[in-house]
Amino acid sequence: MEKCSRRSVLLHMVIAAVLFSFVPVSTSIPFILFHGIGDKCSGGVSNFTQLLSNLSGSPGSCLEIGNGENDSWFMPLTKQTSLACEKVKQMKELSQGYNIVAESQGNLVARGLIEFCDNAPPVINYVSLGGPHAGIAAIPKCTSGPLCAIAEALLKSAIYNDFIQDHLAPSGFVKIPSQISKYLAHSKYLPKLNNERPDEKNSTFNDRFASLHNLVLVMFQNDTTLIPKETAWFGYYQDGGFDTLLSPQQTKLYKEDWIGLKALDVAGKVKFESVLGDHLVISDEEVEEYVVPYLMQNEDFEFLSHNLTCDYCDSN
Ligand SMILES: *[C@@H]1O[C@H](CO)[C@@H](O)[C@H](O)[C@H]1NC(C)=O
Ligand SMILES: *[C@@H]1O[C@H](CO)[C@@H](O)[C@H](O)[C@H]1NC(C)=O
Ligand SMILES: *[C@@H]1O[C@H](CO)[C@@H](O)[C@H](O)[C@H]1NC(C)=O
Ligand SMILES: *[C@@H]1O[C@H](CO)[C@@H](O)[C@H](O)[C@H]1NC(C)=O
Ligand SMILES: *[C@@H]1O[C@H](CO)[C@@H](O)[C@H](O)[C@H]1NC(C)=O
Ligand SMILES: CC(=O)N[C@H]1CO[C@H](CO)[C@@H](O)[C@@H]1O
Repeated sequence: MEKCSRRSVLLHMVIAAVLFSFVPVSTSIPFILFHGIGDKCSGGVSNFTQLLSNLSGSPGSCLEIGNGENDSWFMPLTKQTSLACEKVKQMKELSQGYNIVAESQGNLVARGLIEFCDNAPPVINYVSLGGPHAGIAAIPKCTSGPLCAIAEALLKSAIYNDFIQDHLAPSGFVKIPSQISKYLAHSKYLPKLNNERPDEKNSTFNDRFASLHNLVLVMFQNDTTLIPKETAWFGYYQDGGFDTLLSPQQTKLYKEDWIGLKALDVAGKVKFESVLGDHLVISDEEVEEYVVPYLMQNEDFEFLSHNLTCDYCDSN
């Protein structure tokens, strides 16, 4: 009995030390948000960031890349990703780990950050809203603006030209199912992000992505911007044409586990969710169901809550 209580005191001292050392970071994990194309952190997105913060009780901010709206169109995604990487490393509040919420094209920046950024703090949960993860096969109807430039490049079969690749961000994830060899040879972003090139697979990208605790992939059932909408779940057309749409689990990316998606899924860490609206149209209720819970978890609390009882005493 005496032996037990001495151990117990020691144990409590250890627990006290652990508690004490975790106090500054044990409140909540911060999140960052990446907006989509033609958007910026101010305006509507700042309301959304604030809403997520209000509902989750976690601090969060929208991470801007360059000048926002313009650069989201014209800065190649490789550059956008490396800017995001540098910014994140400078944000002290993220140094213990953080969560990500991303919208549309912002998901490719987010995933680039997770996979490519060396010596960066860990990403814990990642919630993707309408991300073109497996590419887009066509451009929706356009009336004016940069979207039409992309549509025109597509018409002229110029989407994989160096100039377009270097000056129109979305060209980095256009994947025309009938031009896969051109895509693999000349696209400057998505083939690397998805570890698609047979000779250039990098297991580090896979390891980093597979280390997420939760991956939430939200697809918009009425999405008219992403073609196909299933790209939000990593589903895509079979190489060759538009005839066959593969589910995420039927793709080679999944089956051969190029980036760790399968490993995450098998471990029960991927949530394939869908909502009814058009691209990025999500209700507050859906936000509360699919986004907020992943911003509320607290790793340190989980750690501390494991075993605060005296195991030694029990066994005596
Ligand atoms: C942001 O929210 C405020 C108050 O809730 C509202 O007045 C404003 O119109 C919103 N802004 C945008 C761009 O949605
Ligand atoms: C967030 O909470 C603050 C403080 O309660 C409030 O002023 C603001 O309108 C809320 N914003 C949103 C978008 O919910
Ligand atoms: C956005 O880009 C266009 C075309 O390059 C340029 O004319 C315009 O000044 C830019 N706007 C901003 C705010 O940088
Ligand atoms: C794989 O990526 C990591 C991280 O960016 C890099 O350090 C390493 O050199 C890459 N390996 C190869 C074979 O390219
Ligand atoms: C989905 O799109 C169809 C066809 O445009 C429309 O009738 C329907 O109301 C939309 N549903 C939602 C939830 O947006
Ligand atoms: C995480 C951990 O250490 N859990 C342990 C807590 O104590 C119970 C009972 O002694 C163990 O069964 C758990 O493995």
